[in-house]
Amino acid sequence: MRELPYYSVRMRASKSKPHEEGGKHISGGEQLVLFDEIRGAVDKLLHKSLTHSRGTPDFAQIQFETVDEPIQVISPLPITTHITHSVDEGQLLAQNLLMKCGVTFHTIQKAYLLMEEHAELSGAILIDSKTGRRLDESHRNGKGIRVSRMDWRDENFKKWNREFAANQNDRLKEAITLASKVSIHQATVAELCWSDDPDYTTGYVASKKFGYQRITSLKEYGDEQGCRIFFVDSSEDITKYIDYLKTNPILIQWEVNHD
Ligand code: PML
Ligand code: MG
Repeated sequence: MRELPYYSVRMRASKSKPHEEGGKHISGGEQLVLFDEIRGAVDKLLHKSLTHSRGTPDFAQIQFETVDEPIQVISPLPITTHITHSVDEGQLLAQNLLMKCGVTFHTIQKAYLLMEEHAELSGAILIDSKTGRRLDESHRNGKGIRVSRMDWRDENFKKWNREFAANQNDRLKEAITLASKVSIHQATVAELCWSDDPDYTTGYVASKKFGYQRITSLKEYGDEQGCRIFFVDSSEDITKYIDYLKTNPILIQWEVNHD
């Protein structure tokens, strides 16, 4: 029997102007669904774009397309949550985790400089984990790489969530989905991320070695500067890596017998 095709549904929303004309990024979203689920996915993404703590958009684009490539099913990264009581404590923990993954101290310092220089990026910055050299500048006009075509079906996520997180927000699902897709690739050494939403201070360091290490205070409440940096093994083929991040379809599934 032929398997039903999946569709990638994507949303991006910005304020003042579209992203490519320098508008402020408000929100983005990704879903991977069957044909009958497209309408629901579009509604959900529209709702997400219109009710965002970064502001009300005046530009949004929602698009869908068939996915021709076979879907790869992978497990979610294991999760650990660290309750930290200050940004300094959270940031120090994140830096220690990155160094334990093999990211040099010099690279971490360069990552923080890049983050300040490119505060308005809507995609992820890729940097060499050993030297701190930026690797994605020639792609998307230096706007950062948007990881696309991944999802975690709600029923399976809810079962996982009851067991491991008891956290109702979709944000955790979306973040682990992305982090699991990114970290399973051999070129990824680690990811550092925190939200650009002013009302959300939790972020994470993700890696094959330590899983999804959630840290509750990586920035001050009210701060709109987010971060998404992939520390990369630059001996790998970076063009192929970027292509994987953008186009390889991935579904997250927590143990088959829990579905
Ligand atoms: C985002 O908002 O885009 C990133 C959120 C990262 C943390 C999610 C979590 O673990 O609660
Ligand atoms: Mg955001």
